[in-house]
Amino acid sequence: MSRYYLTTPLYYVNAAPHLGHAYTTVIADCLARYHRLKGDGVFFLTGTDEHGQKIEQAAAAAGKAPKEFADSIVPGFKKLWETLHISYDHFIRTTDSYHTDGVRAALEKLFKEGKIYPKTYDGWYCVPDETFCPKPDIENGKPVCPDCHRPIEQIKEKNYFFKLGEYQNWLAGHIEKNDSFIVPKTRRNEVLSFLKDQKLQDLCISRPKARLEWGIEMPSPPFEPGYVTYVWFDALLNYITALGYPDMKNPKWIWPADVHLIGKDILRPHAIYWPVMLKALGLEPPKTVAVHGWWLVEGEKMSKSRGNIVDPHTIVAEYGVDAYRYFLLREVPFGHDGTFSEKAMDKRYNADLANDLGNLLHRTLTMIEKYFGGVVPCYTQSFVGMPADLEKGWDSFDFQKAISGLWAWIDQGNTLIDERKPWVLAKAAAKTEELKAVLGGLADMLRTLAILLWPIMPSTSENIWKQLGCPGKISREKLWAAGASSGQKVQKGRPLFPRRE
Ligand code: ME8
Repeated sequence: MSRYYLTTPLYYVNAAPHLGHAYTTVIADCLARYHRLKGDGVFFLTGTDEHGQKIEQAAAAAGKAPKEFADSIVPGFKKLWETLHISYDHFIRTTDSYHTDGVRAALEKLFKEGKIYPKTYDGWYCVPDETFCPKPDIENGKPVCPDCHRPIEQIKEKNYFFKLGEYQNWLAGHIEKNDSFIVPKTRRNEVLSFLKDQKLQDLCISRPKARLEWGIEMPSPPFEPGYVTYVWFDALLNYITALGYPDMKNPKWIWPADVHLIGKDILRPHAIYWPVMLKALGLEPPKTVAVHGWWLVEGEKMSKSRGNIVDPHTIVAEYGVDAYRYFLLREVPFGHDGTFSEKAMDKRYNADLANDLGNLLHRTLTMIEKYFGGVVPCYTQSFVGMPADLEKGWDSFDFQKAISGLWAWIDQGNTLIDERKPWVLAKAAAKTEELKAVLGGLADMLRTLAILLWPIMPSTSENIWKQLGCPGKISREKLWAAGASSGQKVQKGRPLFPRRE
């Protein structure tokens, strides 16, 4: 059995989750389900990033201690994942003691090996991004963060630095040699040109407790007392502490990760800091960092700090969870930015779900009831082939390709009905072979669709499965066999996606 280790970012707990978080997590869930269906041993990790100045400030504004504040936000994430049918295997919080112990062990090892050293940092810091900005941009005469263009603060502190710079050539070489280390290509090229154009600075990995209380305390000795570790150094390590790091004999240890799924905002920490941290720790880099684009609102990134969020609960209440999952995967090509609108959602819902998929099931079951007393007929000659290119789409993060392959197939089913006109065939004195082949073939097609759509729309798939009268649970072994549904008694239910006016 192949194993498949997949992660989402650990989301900050400074506010409730929104469409952006839902997007990454839904994609991860679809991939996890796709691999489970293939029979892979999946470990799907998500969780929350709870330390740092941003959380400390949000907690202060809410009049709570940081941990108490985090405790009040985490259930909102878990609740949303439940609503969206997210089948994660483990939820890690950076305040969990196994995580903080693992981070301290990593810090100690790197310090003892001379890969971390103390130095005074005198420069700019971006609180919203929790990043040091050695080269700020100037806008309207004021220094701003070169990434997010928000105001930054000046700080002068003695801190600990990780020797990131030493690994520049190794990292560039690794990316050059491994096409699929960063996908899509545009992001890979972005990192490669960054590594070619700029000298990689060493990474500041601590904050004095006098400035930031809310972090993982660095072990003293070997570090001077009174330091906490910097958010990224803490958070990135979750991908291995969740597996039991530093105990590599832990039965949970399945490093390297197959995929870290992230948004483009956190490309640099994942494509630069993290592989170098792993190399320094003597561990392999992850196999793939898969980077998606942003959901925008009026041209701006949707974000908690900008306060322009679309609440997933509202959309799910309106359209249903599967329509939401489908829309997120289908609407925007992986890696591109997208704009969310209810108009676009309505269009997809009515065209793809109500008309194409919903109608195909409804028409097929209605006719099986009418012409065969609800029992799927046996047939010999099949009019329905298999959809092409599915696996390629899934394996290359081209979800649109995977989905449009399925929808082309659904179109074939609807066209088959329109062209063969079962209602005309049924008028023949004896129920012809052709009528049996059309309706029996369509039942087999829908059964296969229920399996193939399951990663994206699990409840809809289970509903189709049940309406077709298929026994047992959806599984890949039952994928395609002409005649597999013959003899089943269908149980037509309500339309899957009632049309929205
Ligand atoms: O960055 N469009 O947490 P975060 C698409 N704690 N995706 C979006 C999005 C948008 N408008 N807004 C957020 C952090 N996301 C760190 C990560 S990992 C060890 C530490 C998604 O709460 C997207 O996946 O700001 C993005 O990368 C992530 O949320 C950032 O979440």
